[in-house]
Amino acid sequence: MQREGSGPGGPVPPPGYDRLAVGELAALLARVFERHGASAEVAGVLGRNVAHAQRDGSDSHGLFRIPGYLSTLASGWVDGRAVPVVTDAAPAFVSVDARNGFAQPAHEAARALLLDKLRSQGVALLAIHDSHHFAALWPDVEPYARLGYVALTFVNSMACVVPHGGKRALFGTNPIAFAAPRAGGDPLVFDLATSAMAHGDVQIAAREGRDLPPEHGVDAGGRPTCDPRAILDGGALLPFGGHKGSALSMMVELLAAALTGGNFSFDFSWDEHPGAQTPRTGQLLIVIDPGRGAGANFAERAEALVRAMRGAGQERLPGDRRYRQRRESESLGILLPSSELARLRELARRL
Ligand code: NDP
Ligand code: PYC
Repeated sequence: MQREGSGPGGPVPPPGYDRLAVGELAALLARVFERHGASAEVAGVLGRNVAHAQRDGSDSHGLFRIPGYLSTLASGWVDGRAVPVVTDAAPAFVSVDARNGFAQPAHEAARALLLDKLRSQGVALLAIHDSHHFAALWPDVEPYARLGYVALTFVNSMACVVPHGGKRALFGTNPIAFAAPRAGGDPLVFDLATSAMAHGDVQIAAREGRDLPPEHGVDAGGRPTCDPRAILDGGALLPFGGHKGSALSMMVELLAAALTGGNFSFDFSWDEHPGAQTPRTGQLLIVIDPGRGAGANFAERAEALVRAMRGAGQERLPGDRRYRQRRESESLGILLPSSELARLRELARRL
């Protein structure tokens, strides 16, 4: 662990590191995306998304993802200039065709209509299809909880997970994120892959030469392995929690793909786009106003639940690590290796 020294202007980053304000990193990343084929609007949304992930210590979906985003843009697999088409599908249902663009700008384009529906109906669904989601999911739900709503989202990805009892990869790593307001603190948020591990974390383990715990994956011959390279090289991940995670992953395929009109995780092929890494699938978001039924005191009940969980001995809540990292990044700046910052500045210059 690198240690910071102190200087007249506050803490000094350790040698070989710099600190950048969140807004500065978001603006730098937006320039990188724009230089590599995204429209200014898409670049702004992705720049903020990646900067926020880095701020919160979402290591597998922060700066780590930049090479994958750029190689995908270069491959022509995703349209970085896509303009999403928003359809008012039903009183509580918004449908968005992302037109082979990223999911976050599609969500952004539909947000105002979704909030209108939520205010009038008490519940609203956003179904995005033909979209690429290459990010953490918590940024898609946490803002709604900050407005007092409960939000749930589901995204399917690329076939790299063997269904329980199966022989070949079929499901994606299919994450689910949930956010709910609570009276006495930051919203309760969890955000998790339904695979034993996110694919990004397998890549990080492979890069660092670390073995994985048992029962996370199989090699190309279907044999259990702890070697992340064997999983990446023709092998596959397993669902978390055996048949239970597998059932949740199946649900994500149905909600994020069948219900939205998007691809299943096994429906698309990157073969004709070398360098492509972003799954072309779908996303479902459900937002609920808890005050419409008998849940007017939802945030207080959530706080009571948190007290009970702490009373039962659970000290660390989902989201705690991220919020702690966020507070540090916001007060000191995001800590980055200087070499990485130089690389980003170079990418932002290059046409
Ligand atoms: P983790 O297993 O790291 O964490 C899952 C959740 O559990 C988080 O909310 C985390 O909170 C919480 N948590 C972790 N440890 C504890 C603990 N000891 N006690 C209580 N809560 C805990 O996440 P995953 O590896 O499954 O996923 C990582 C990221 O990858 C996610 O952001 C996910 O959205 C993303 N992803 C994206 C995909 C896509 O298609 N776009 C596909 C798959 C994954 P905290 O955040 O505070 O650590
Ligand atoms: O980490 O599993 C993953 C992932 C898939 C798509 C984006 N992230």
